[in-house]
Amino acid sequence: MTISDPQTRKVILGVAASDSHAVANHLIAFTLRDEGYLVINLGTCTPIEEFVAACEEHPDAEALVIGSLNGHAWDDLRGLSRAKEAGRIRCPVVLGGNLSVGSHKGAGADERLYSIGVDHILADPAQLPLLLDELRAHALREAS
Ligand code: B12
Repeated sequence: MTISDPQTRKVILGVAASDSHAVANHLIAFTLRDEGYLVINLGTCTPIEEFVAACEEHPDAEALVIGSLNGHAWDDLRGLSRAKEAGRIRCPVVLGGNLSVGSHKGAGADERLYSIGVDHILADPAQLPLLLDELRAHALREAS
C-alpha cells in the first residue's frame, strides 16, 4: 500500500455483490467522513472486480472496508484472494456485518472468510477508526 497523506486519509467502502442492504453502509460512510476520511463509497451490490478497480485507482487507500448483511459473504468474496495474489488489492481488507446465513454462527465461519483473503473481521463499525489507525501505524513502520 502507498502511504496516504495524513491530511487525506482514504478508505474504499462498499457492500458485497449480492447484497442490497444500504443502511449500515451509509452510516459507516457518514461516520468515517465525519472523522475526516475521504470515503470512496461504491455502495451496495459491488462485485469484486469493482472493488479491485477502485483499489487500483486509489493505491493510497488505507483499507478496503466491505459490509455484508444477507449471509452470503463467503460466496460474494471468493475472488478476493486471487486479486490479492495478483497484487491488484494491496491494502488490508476489513469485513463486517451479518456474515453467514442464520442466527447461529458456527465457530469456523470467520476462519473460512480469512481463508479467502479477508484480513480483519469487525462486529461493530465503532471499532473501525481504531483499526484504521493501527493499520496505518503498521504500514508506516513497514515503510520506514
Ligand atoms: C431493511 C432490511 C432489508 C431491506 C434493505 C433495504 C435497504 N435498501 O437497505 C430489504 C427489504 C431490501 C431486505 C432484503 C433482504 N433481506 Co434484509 N433486512 C433488513 C433488516 C430489517 C434491517 C437491516 C438494517 O438496515 N439495519 C440497520 C443497520 C444500521 O444495521 P445492520 O444492517 O444490522 O448492520 C449492523 C451490523 O451488522 C454492523 N455492520 C453492518 N455492515 C457492516 C460493515 C462493517 C465494515 C462493519 C465493521 C460492521 C457492519 O453494523 C451495523 C450496526 O451495528 C434486517 C433485520 C434486522 N432487524 O437487522 C434484515 C436482514 C439483514 N435481511 C435478511 C435477509 C435474509 C434478506 C433477504 C435475503 C430476504 C429475501 N428473502 O429476499 C433480502 C436480501 C436482499 C439482498 N439482495 O441483499 C436477513 C439476513 C439473515 C442472515 N444473514 O442470516 C436479516 C438479518 C433478517 C433476518 N433476521 O432474517 N432487507
